[in-house]
Amino acid sequence: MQRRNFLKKSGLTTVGLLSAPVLTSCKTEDRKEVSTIVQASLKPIVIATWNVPNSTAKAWQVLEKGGNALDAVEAGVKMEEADVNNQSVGKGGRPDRDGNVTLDACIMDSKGNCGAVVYMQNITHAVSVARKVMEDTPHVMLAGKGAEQFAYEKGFPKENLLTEKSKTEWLEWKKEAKYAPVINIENHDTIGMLAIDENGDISGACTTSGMAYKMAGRVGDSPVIGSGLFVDNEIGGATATGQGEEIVKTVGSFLVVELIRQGRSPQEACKEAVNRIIKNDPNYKDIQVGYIAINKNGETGGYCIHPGFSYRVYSEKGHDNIESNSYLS
Ligand code: SD4
Repeated sequence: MQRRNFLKKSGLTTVGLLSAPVLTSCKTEDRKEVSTIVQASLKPIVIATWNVPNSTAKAWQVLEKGGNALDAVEAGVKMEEADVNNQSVGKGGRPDRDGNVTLDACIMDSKGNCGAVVYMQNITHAVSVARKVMEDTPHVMLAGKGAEQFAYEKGFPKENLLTEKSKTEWLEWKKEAKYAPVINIENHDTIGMLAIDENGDISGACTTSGMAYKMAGRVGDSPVIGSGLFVDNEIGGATATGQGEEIVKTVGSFLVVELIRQGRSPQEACKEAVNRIIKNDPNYKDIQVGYIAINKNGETGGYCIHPGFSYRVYSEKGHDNIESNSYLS
């Protein structure tokens, strides 16, 4: 009680003074009060994996007008889903080894609701179908034909997602048919996005066409809540890119958020989650994994195995592409 009065009287609304350790050491009643004060002083912010300026700018447009974080992340990642030049997401994505483009996506809101689609074909905006799963069904995940059928019922158009460019590359790949995911081949890839809106609420989304030339039916981390994405509105959020199997084995995004809960900064939490993968996987030099995270105060961080991963931050301070620190140099 005394502490609450002190905070109120002193007007200590500077977010830096109210870090995660302070929140976790309070009694529940106090915690509610403190988090209300934190929220009152928060400014909107959006972060995304890779250098995706169009996507973060789109999300920022939503936040700037007072829109909510859920609408912002959906609008943001849809830009990459529609961009045929991004061959790791949505339309134009690289196919599996049989030549089928199959999409995975999920979304999570500030109330802990979530929705996902996995192994879905012929629909560009997988993230919006995931949102419909969250909002209009009693389930959290729909797969394959069921997800596709549900999307048609919700009015999504059927589209051919395999572009000539991706088809030509796949036909070339088939000559040797060797599954060897390439590290950081582009400066954009699977997109994971986290946003805080002006109410201080956090949401996230993640969408991908998965690893190029994967086995038919393969699903990675990106649509799996806790692995490719996790949001806890009291603490923060995290999202991942890279070799999904390793991210799933360590429940990566959930791990990052739990580490933030224990008092780590987003940067330290992402680093520790990458370290877990390195400890578990003797072949870590052959793979890339990158995490980004945000805490309730709007502090951000990222970490990856190989250099070359970057993430985009958009806030009232401006629009930046940040080279992530990496385990290997
Ligand atoms: C997956 N994590 O399906 C995704 C792929 C990815 O950058 O992120 N590529 O495993």
